[in-house]
Amino acid sequence: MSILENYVLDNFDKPIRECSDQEMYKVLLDLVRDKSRELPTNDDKKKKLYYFSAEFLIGKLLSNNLLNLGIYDEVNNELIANGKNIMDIEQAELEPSLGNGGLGRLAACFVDSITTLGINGDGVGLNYHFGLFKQVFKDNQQTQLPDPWITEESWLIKNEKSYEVPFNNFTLKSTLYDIDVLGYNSDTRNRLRLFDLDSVTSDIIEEGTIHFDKTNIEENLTLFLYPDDSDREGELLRIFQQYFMVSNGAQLILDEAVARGSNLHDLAEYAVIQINDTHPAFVIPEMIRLLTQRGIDFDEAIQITQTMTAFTNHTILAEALEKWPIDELEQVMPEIANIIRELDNRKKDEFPNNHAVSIIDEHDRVHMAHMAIHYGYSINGVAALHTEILKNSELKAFFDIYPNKFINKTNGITFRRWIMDANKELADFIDDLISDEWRTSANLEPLLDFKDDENVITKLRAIKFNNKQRLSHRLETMQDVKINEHSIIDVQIKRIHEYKRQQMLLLYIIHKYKDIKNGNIPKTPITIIFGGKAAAAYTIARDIIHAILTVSEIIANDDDVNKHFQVVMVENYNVTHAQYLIPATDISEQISLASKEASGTGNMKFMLNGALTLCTLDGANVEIADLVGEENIYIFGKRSEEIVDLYATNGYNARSYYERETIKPLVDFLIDPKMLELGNEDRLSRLHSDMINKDYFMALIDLEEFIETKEKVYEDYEDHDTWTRKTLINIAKAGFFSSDRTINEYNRDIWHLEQEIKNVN
Ligand code: 26V
Repeated sequence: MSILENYVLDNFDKPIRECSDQEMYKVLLDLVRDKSRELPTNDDKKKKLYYFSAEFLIGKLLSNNLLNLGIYDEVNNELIANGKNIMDIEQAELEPSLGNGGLGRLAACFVDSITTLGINGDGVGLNYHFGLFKQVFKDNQQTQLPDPWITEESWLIKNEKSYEVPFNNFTLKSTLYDIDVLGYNSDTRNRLRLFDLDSVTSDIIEEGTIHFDKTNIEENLTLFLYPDDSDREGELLRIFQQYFMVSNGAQLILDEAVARGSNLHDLAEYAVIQINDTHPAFVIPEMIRLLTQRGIDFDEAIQITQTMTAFTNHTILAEALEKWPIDELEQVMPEIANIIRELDNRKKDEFPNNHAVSIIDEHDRVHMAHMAIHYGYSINGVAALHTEILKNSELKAFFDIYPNKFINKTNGITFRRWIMDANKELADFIDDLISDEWRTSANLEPLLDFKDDENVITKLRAIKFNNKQRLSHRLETMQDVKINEHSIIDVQIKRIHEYKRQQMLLLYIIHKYKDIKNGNIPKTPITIIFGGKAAAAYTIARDIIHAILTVSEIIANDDDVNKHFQVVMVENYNVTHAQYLIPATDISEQISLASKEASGTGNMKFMLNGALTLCTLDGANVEIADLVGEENIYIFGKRSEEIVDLYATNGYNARSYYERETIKPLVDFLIDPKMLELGNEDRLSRLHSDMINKDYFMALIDLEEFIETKEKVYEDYEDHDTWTRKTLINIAKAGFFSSDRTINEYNRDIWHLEQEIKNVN
């Protein structure tokens, strides 16, 4: 009898074919968890990495873990033989939405790669009960609901460890939950260490909303990722969350390092901390506090902390660079506030009159990034262009004083989830062509030998079509929309933000709609798909969603157009949706205002799955373009230097673009009677006026060139063979974007840990 049959009999006393999908999910979860537990952790290794992150957007784990354990095919075949479908079974798994977007998903790819490379390293974060909100569309608008994911059948394993976190006036005792992290064919495992509080309860959430009493820290601390921080209570709660996360994490580090033999003076030989953006940066003063509490003197505590802490910057957007008022820190954790004052004083003495590098500014705000750069040993950007912008403009004052601390680490994605799991048919086909060695090396370049092979080109097209069918089926069952699987699939999926310029693609859609009304019928029908959430308090982003949904309804209702052109916005976009959308995509929209998208990682996933990129020269798009060559990518728009310059000189005037006869009718369509009939006038006129009078992220500056380039892309699609050959070249060149390569570089240049697998592409 197979182990699966055994598990099923033990649990339910019946054969596999009589079990429901829910029951099968439970059994598979138990089986995978037991198998994972058989793998040792990396505790025998002296030094350990702690990847501190407020977000880990891990996605569903069942398929991925089966794959990493090397038993996916075996289990899947047995399920099929018993009339079961693993895709249906997976529906029973709730996706933990413990992240916003790129930053959280990157952390998830990284822990996979860290384990795959045999590095001793855990992720450290919080066990949010609800993660990010669940997005529901109502009257063409986004509404936000709690998105529960923790049930009896979750991957969380309660750990015995518990720590006390001293806040002003009270102390909270944590509970630790672990999720095992498996690597691909790896013989050890690591863990996500997610801290929580037993007293937290969803009872305090107002029914049907994401609102709750923000002052009730004991009951709300780990309820939501990124609770609304538009008022002081919200800011304080964020500070409570951050300090709770890092205090627990730092205590865990000390515990484990001492257990492995550290005398604390040599702590940096036992542990290294990577701070994922500024959210965990309080770990610096907290580690200093804990070390002094354990008898190390203050200067040495600073020294130790500094030699073991490295920082990653993920954005240059001012509103995302955290600055907390020092009085708020005082209110939540006075000892930490004092340590930060001392750290700041030392730097003010060292760099007198250099205000740009102050930790505490003249408005008494603590610049988290500044603290992390001064008191860490390394700062990295996440793509080549982004790191250059940090060095030459955003963080120039720091680069001038610490040139050797700056380093680039271009992001990557795990090929396990983003091709082996998401696109099995393509992965298997690649095996047939070049053997399965790419699964560990990520070297796909041998595919280039097949670029003129007609059979290969035909097969690639067939795979793309199957993936379109799979997507179509999913959208029909989940959202009751039918898409044309013979159409061009053109996709922009990412958080809704003005700098990512979903509104520019919307203006293109309006252009295309008018064009089709005028009788210019596209040769192949076109489906443009959006997915993404807008922060609940980000009004213009919610207006953009409303405008997209309203235009999409107008098009769907128009029988002159709807056979040729369709616009869909996927509801509650998440990792699972991405796994269906990306393999089905022909055109990957990466159209941020140059200089604003630090890297992007969706761009890499699309490339790997045979979509062609339509992009500005921003973030990692620049490196994609360098790899594939300009004939295999579509580039448009102003370059980053020009944009940085325009911001510096206040040189952009949206209205002067709006006045152009090509642009005015497109923007004005937002308040066309057709729109106002279906849509909300407040939202539409606010967006209309914003685009003319503000347009802070310059959607209009690149619009004409964008329209031109899109028409060229669609035209090129008609030459199917040439198009598909380009997609093959893109796949073949995607190896560089394996997160195994990225992690190998982090380890080589920053962490210096023992590693099992040395040769990474
Ligand atoms: C965070 C927040 C949090 C509160 C609401 C407002 C707000 C706005 C922006 C952010 C951004 C945090 C940084 C971030 O997510 N950066 C992304 O990191 C990815 C991984 O490195 C990278 O690929 C994306 O380009 C970058 O935007």
